[in-house]
Amino acid sequence: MHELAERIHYKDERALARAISYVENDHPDKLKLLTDIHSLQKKAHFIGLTGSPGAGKSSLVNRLITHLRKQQLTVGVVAVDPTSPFSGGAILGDRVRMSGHFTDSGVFIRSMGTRGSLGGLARTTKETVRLMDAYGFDVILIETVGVGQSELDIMKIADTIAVVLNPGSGDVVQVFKAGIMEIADLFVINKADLPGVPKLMGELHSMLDLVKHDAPYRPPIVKTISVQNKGLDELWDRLKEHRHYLERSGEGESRRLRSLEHEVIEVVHHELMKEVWEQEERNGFPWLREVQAGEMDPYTAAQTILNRWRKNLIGKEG
Ligand SMILES: Nc1nc2c(ncn2[C@@H]2O[C@H](COP(=O)(O)OP(=O)(O)OP(=O)(O)O)[C@@H](O)[C@H]2O)c(=O)[nH]1
Ligand SMILES: [Mg+2]
Repeated sequence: MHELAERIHYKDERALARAISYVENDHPDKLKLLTDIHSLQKKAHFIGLTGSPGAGKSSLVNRLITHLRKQQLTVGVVAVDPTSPFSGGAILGDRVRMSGHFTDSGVFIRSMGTRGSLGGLARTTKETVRLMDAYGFDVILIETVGVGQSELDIMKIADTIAVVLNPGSGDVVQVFKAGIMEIADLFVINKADLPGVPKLMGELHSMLDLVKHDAPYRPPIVKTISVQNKGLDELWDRLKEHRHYLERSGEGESRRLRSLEHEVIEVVHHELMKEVWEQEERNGFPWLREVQAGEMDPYTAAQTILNRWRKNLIGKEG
């Protein structure tokens, strides 16, 4: 077993931090490490929180941590901010907001920005979640900013996806457009101290009537005021209920299997791409100048690259 995997197994926090850096930097040992920790997976409750910038996700995460710690539950947090210029560092605001938890050994917080993830942000995030699970946190919270395709992709690893909305924000239209409605397991109306709650509630219900009218599970709507610590009990109860539903219905198991299936493809995709790219780098990207000068079409360039890669492969085998 990889030395880091063993140390993670014995709850060595520094080993976990080191392993996450391996994942971010696409370290040569990465796949070996992930292979070894796979059998250590403990099936924490993976909870994703997504929503528009400033919706209050970090404030909610912060309050949830406190709530969970009171029940002796341990918590891992991955905050994903593609715009963060800090590689592997915390987003300044989150650092301040969650700082009360930094000295607590039952809490582990990690922020991910694009710069610190050579394996692609979605991949890096999922691998980090896997590492945290192997370490053995009870709950793993994944915060992603925004409601686009890459957030949806990251969220595929979550058991429960909570979408955070605000009254008076026009969020609902965006949610509908982005296909979030289909994947949301729970809606949080945060900033419920602001005007417009009944309107948002009404819009959400109409949309749920439309999209989920014959679905086996109807996502609940929870109101919170995270800055006043209100609604957190109910939020946690609903999150737990969803997990029970997943277990009861068998949906949880099939989601996990789908997620693993997806990961197989992602890893192959990434590793292949890396090989091809390294080959092109060694060759000095010979097609680039011609494509830029309009002398070669992109399809011919792509085929040239693939043919070269295939030829190399045969060369290696023979
Ligand atoms: N009035 C009110 N303000 C809130 C509430 N929750 C959060 N806020 C404020 O909203 C702002 C954004 O909160 P964050 O928790 O940083 O939101 P976020 O969704 O994590 O933001 P990003 O990570 O930047 O997308 C902060 O100024 C919070 O104080 C709430 O329930 N009511
Ligand atoms: Mg945040």
